[in-house]
Amino acid sequence: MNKDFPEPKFIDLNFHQVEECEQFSRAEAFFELLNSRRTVREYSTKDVPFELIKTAIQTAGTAPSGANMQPWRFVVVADAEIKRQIREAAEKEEFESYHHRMSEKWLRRLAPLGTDEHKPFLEIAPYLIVVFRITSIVEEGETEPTYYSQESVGIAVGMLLAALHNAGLATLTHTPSPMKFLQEILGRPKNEVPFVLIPVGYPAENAKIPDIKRKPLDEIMEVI
Ligand code: IYR
Repeated sequence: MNKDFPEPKFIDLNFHQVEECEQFSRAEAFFELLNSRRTVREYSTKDVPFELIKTAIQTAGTAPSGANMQPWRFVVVADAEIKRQIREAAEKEEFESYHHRMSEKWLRRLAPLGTDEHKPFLEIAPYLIVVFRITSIVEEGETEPTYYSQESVGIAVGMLLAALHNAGLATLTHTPSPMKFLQEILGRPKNEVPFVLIPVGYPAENAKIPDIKRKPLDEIMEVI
């Protein structure tokens, strides 16, 4: 090993052994909780305590990441004017996508979701969390890539969605495409690439969701 490398330092793992019957009940309860999550596109303007957003982002920040580089930035938008700008830019791109860019096959796939280029939730939801993927860092004047940043940020976003749902909030994983306008509107540097935009809030009264189903376990699991 190169002598210039930092020495690894180890500390004791704090692992709490859980009784087996408790393991089963926790596993089942967690499945029930996450199975009750649905993507929501109709929001109420009802205010959300900022503390809940903060804690959920802290939770997302516990995700594992390549070389522990934690290549994520969560930008929280509550300002009405910035939300308006984001909606305007997103709807412009989405109009192009729905009318010129997406294939017939793709549009057919999306049809059951009932989505179109109109994105009122970008102004109605009290918070938008815009997740950026950090692609490189500069250390001592040298640029270094982050590692497995797609996987790392994907895991963190999964944990964020679970945390927000656990806190009694509704979310939407929205990916306007292309998303470059978010970098510009939010003034992020070039090494921060938009990953996903998550409106957060309470569902509108009588919010509707598409009648779609999750694959059963035997379709998603293979035991060898
Ligand atoms: N970004 C568009 C289209 C869209 C694409 C996929 I893949 C979805 O799962 C849902 C929508 C939009 O947000 O409407």
